[in-house]
Amino acid sequence: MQKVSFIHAADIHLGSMVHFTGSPPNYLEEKINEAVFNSWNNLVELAILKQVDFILLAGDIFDREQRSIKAADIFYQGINKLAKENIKIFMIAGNHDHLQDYQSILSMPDNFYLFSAEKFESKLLMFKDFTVKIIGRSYASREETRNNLKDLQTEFANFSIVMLHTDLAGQGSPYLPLNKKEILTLSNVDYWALGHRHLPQLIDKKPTIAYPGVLQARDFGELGKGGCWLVELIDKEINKIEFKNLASLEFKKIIIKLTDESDLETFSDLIDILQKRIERLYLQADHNSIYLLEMILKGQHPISKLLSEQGSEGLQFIKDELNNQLSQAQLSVWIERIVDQCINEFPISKLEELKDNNPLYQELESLLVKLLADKELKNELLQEMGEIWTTRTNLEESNPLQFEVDDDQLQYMIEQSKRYILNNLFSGGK
Ligand SMILES: [Mn+2]
Repeated sequence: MQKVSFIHAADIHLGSMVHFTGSPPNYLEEKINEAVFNSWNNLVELAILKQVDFILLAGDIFDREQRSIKAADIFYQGINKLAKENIKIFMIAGNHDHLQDYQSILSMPDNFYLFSAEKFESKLLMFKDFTVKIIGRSYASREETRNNLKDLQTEFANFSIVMLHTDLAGQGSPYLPLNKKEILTLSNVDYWALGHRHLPQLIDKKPTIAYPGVLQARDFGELGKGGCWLVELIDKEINKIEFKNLASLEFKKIIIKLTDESDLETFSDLIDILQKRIERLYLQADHNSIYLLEMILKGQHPISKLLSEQGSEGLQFIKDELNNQLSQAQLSVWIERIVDQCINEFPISKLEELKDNNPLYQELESLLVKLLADKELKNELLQEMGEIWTTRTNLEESNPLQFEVDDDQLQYMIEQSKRYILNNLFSGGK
């Protein structure tokens, strides 16, 4: 019986940082700033602990094509450690670390192989009882449209792996325009080691099509635990595929429903309630991990009147109070933001009355419903909102001068507008 194991990772984005605001205490800030580098070190440790035979890195290992010296050095240290353990590394470059004008800063040891951007290449690994072939091609520039799979070497081994950096979005995508159906026309591939999507996904098992996602999340768009796939082959077949968490920091959204909170009259009460929720989270948490939190207040409660009166200053006050308590207790938790999404404080009975008898309110209500349902009207609204808003939610294309608005966000904005109109137009009774 021959056992072979490997790690499949991608999108490490070495050189990028975890996004946070405010000033966390020193003991946290340092760890937050090192989190992306640590995830790579954790991967190296896992590979050595499990004594894997090789590691696949499926693109966007560095955040920029001009690798920073710190990122290059930390990467190099890891590769060197792996060399001492005879662990091989195969890497393709993605859209972030493409090979246009690429020049290696440090000389890499022989256990490291970076696939060229010229054409698909293959590497054959010989084990005692079977062979493994690894095929890959790096991005030549920021966008990669060469999607002709016929270029792939067609002589396969006992177990064949193809590494691709693609969003699998098919036609029109600038990131290797292929879709699942198209890649499956190559029937001799056993494992599609993909990169580019930032959340882990095991799309199919036979053949295996997998995205590892990022090693370390860097913002609230990358919720959950980052990591890699650990794959074990026994006699040419996949025996086990396991997701391994390598992140030292996690982004978490917590929803707090205030509707049934009876002992809630002041901001002090609210701080107590939020503190209890954080304590509950912390009891179940992994104590080696840092948590960056978004706390979302929802439901209907008289306190929302106070919240909306005090606006963002009120929320900032609550956040600062909680963060102070957390750092005094030396907990590895930092609140990034508190969001007030409470439903308006308008009395329900009065709202019912408006619904039945007030033509102005009736018109408003039907317009708000239409805004979400009618595509044309929705687009018109987005245009009215101005160029600063965009519906494009492609991570790679994000523009710091624009805000992305998806359906949830739009619905929230419409609800907030409704609340504003109700309070200002109807609360006087006329
Ligand atoms: Mn990418």
